[in-house]
Amino acid sequence: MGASWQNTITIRTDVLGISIHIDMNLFEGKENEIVLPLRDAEVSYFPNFISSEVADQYFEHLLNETDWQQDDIKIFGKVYAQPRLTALYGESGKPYSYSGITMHPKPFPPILSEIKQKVEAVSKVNFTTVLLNLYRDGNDSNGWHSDDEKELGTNPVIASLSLGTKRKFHLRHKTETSLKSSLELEHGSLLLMKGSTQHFWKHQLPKSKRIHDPRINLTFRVIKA
Ligand SMILES: O=C(O)CCC(=O)C(=O)O
Ligand SMILES: [Mn+2]
Repeated sequence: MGASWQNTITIRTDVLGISIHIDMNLFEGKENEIVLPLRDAEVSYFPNFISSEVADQYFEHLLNETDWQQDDIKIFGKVYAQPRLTALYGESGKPYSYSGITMHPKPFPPILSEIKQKVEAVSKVNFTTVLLNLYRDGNDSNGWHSDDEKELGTNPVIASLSLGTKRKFHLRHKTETSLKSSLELEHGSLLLMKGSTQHFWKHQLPKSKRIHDPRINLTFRVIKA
């Protein structure tokens, strides 16, 4: 994986049409938490959550060993192949449904239990389930949505680990439409969304013509129902 540690990060946040660029200096090897300045949300970004070398190993292993599937989704009555591959792993057999798809979890393999422990140490939450997304290239994407399915309960904590090619991640407020934010999710980074974030904000991973390499994303969740 060509990605390496970055010493600075730029987060773009549009408030009432004014663009604020926040450039932060990061110290290598430190688990720096960057709290995004978003109203009605609690979003933190940990750019160097996992070292580049370990993230490379996780990426290769998960790319090759995961039981990837591609489901169909229905949009305005038409059926399309979901623009990414997915896999669901969970502690119990409880299914997870979103966008008209119901997924049945497989038991956690050792590598995902190891990653889960690391993510739980920072999130202070015991997750039951992880949804994996494989974006094969820039043609794959994840459209505007909130992680607000009823199985997740109110104010869910979602911990999202990124491996592979960095991709843009957008957030936008549901009612105050001038409130937006964009950041790049880097190899080995963790994005933590909690509090009222899913209630007030949507997020997406847009397509990009410039991206030709794959990215894997792991979103850890608590399935309550
Ligand atoms: O790939 C990402 O970073 C976002 C994934 C996501 O939002 C989801 O699976 O709900
Ligand atoms: Mn999501």
